[in-house]
Amino acid sequence: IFSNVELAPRDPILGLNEQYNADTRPTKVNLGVGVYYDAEGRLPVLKAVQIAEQELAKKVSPRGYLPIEGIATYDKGAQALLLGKDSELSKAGRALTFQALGGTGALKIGADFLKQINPNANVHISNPSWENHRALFERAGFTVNNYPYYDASTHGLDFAAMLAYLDTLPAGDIVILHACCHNPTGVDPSFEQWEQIANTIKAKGLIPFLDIAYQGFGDGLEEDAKVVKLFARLDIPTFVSSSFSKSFSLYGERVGALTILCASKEEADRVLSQVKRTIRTNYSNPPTHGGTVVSMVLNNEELFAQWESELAEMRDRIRSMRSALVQKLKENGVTQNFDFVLAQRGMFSYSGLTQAQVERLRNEHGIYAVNSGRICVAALNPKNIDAVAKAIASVL
Ligand code: PLP
Ligand code: TYF
Repeated sequence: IFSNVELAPRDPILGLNEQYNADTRPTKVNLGVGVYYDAEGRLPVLKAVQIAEQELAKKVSPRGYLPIEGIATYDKGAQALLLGKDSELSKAGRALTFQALGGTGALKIGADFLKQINPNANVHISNPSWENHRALFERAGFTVNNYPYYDASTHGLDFAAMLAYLDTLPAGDIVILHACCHNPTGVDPSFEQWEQIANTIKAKGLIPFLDIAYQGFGDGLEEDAKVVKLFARLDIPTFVSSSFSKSFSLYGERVGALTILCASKEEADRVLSQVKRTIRTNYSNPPTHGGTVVSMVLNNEELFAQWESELAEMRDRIRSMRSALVQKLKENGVTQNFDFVLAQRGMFSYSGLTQAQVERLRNEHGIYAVNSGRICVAALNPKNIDAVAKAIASVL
């Protein structure tokens, strides 16, 4: 049965981790995978999470099956982060939220459900996008195309081409959008551009799937959800995949959510019943621990404030590393203008380094970046930044 099984290619990002782990050079730096490290280079355990877990440890908690859609307070909290606490849509029962196995799990459940109800649609992802978007929607049975997005010559958005492309799509086609902190480029549309994107999507009858894996890493929790609220306000049937992997530093707990905006309560009830079936035939119901911790933080004012301030700290630290990198490249004699790094948002910078330069960084300096030139700014710190800037200067 296995004789014809071909060797699959490694995930271009997670595969880098394996290479990095096998590297014995003590000065190695991993700027590949999108993970936030603190100034000491450690994966943080947030105080808000520690307090919630200490609370939990005080009592014995039985582990029955959760409902298929997950912990009700978790879903409510995740939905409020997207739509606001007093959302009319939520009050009207028109917004559904399902606890999911990370942002990836939310995308997968959404993709499977979409394939069931909209089998002839094509899916469109940004050029470039997170690698797994294509793989995941192809696995769900869709053809996946790219819409124009990044303009390498300006290090910015090719907005005119993006909008023109969306305008050619047939009704029902599915458009995956990064609601904030675009992965891999760090380039987001302005809010005025988002308004035009949303209006085009509505006018053409397209189905938006907003991926929000970095809420809080752009300008703040509320600010970063403005795009979701825009689609809600325009009454567009919308899918949203949220991830708390980064914002809670709970990567291994698989905490995410799928939210679906419907036209009426009656429609939402029917959708709910079908998505529950999709979940049931995938993994039945989600796990308890990570969801319980996140729910405690989202639903307790003090813990929420603690979390929000820790998130702000992460965001500010990344920003300061952007400035430091630009400054130190100059100090190392780099004459090209790297100021675009300051305008990019979230954890990543599309540095403009070529694949050959990335390979030299890896081979000669033990500095790991993605072949596309994407570097994870959230992995820079005061201890490694001098070596990184020097190495980049030397390969430019
Ligand atoms: N979507 C994007 C754009 C991402 O960068 C990530 C990163 O991991 C995910 C989804 C998946 O999130 P999770 O790790 O919670 O599955
Ligand atoms: O883009 C990143 O680095 C993160 C982590 O298959 C990641 O989103 C990368 C690849 C992958 C899953 C997660």
